[in-house]
Amino acid sequence: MQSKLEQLKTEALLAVKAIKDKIGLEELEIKLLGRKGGELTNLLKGLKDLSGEARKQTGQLANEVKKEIEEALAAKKHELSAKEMGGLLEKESIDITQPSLPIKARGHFHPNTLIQNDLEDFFSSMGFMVLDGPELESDYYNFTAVNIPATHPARDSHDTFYIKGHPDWVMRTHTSSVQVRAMQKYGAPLRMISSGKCFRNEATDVRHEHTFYQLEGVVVGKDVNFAHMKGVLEAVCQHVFGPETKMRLRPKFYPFVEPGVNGEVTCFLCQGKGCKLCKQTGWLEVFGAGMVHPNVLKEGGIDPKVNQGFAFGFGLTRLAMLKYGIEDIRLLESGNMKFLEQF
Ligand code: FA5
Repeated sequence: MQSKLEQLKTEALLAVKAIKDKIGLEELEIKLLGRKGGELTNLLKGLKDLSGEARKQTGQLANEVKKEIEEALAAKKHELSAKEMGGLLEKESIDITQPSLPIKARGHFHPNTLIQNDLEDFFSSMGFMVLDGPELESDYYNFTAVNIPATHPARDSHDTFYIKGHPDWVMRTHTSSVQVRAMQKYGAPLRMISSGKCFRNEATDVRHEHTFYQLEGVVVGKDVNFAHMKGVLEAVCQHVFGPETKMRLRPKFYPFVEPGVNGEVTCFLCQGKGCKLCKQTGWLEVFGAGMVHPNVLKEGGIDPKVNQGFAFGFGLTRLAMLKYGIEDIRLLESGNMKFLEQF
């Protein structure tokens, strides 16, 4: 048995030496040392038939042989890994002396992103939290939670993209879907904005797209009133369109506010005199707003007898169009490089 062990060792060490890859090495390891059917394991089964001193000596030799084979396998593994790494490093080497290629085109922000970033900074400076909301939204948060129950006619004015096979999901039609999410999460007092993409299944024209951006804001607290709302919105309009800009509010119905208003600013092109852009009115519509409806506060877990608040929603895309003099909204999502390179 001792000579068989010696022979196994010699053959095993030669076999390890000849191996060229890791898979071959693993196979050899199993062939030699595998618990079931491994050559050494099989040989060792004969130990039990030996007696006394012979058993002791053979056992000792078997341990030495096993150790030597294991060491040879480990050394080979190390050698193969080092080779692999060396190959990788060689492949990935960078010639740091090579001069850089000239930059042909530098990326930049989309006009929607420019105005979104600018307003997020502005609102942050007034202590507003900047939140995110999902674009694929539940029917509940998009409609029901903001006081637009299933049978409400206001649902018809939002041409909604529904999701096949998921009757309770919609592509959000407005960022007002974030209102109740924020109230439920943060409670009162609350001062937050949330901006992003909205979707409406409507025929597109120069002022309407199926995908556009809005910026929503909600302020809730014990003494928050309509005058606060006017002050904040005026500050925003003057920030975007200049310090001379005037703002006016006119009554408008939105199910989630009471009273509700439609906000307009003096046309920056004609300074309120009347032109093509403002359809000779001197005013441009830029947002909807109002005092948060008690039903919405309740849905958000806020007691309307203790707290009240205001909410507003800017058409961010509309703001970008006005700020940068873009005449056709469809250019914004067109991927037209000639158009985009101007910003
Ligand atoms: C709303 O969506 C309300 N959620 C806004 C609001 C929030 C009111 C909070 C009160 C309190 P409205 O459907 O009017 O309202 O849309 C608001 C703005 O989004 C519009 O003034 C317009 O600028 C923009 N908008 C709406 N539909 C489109 C469209 N298809 N393409 C581009 N902009 C659009």
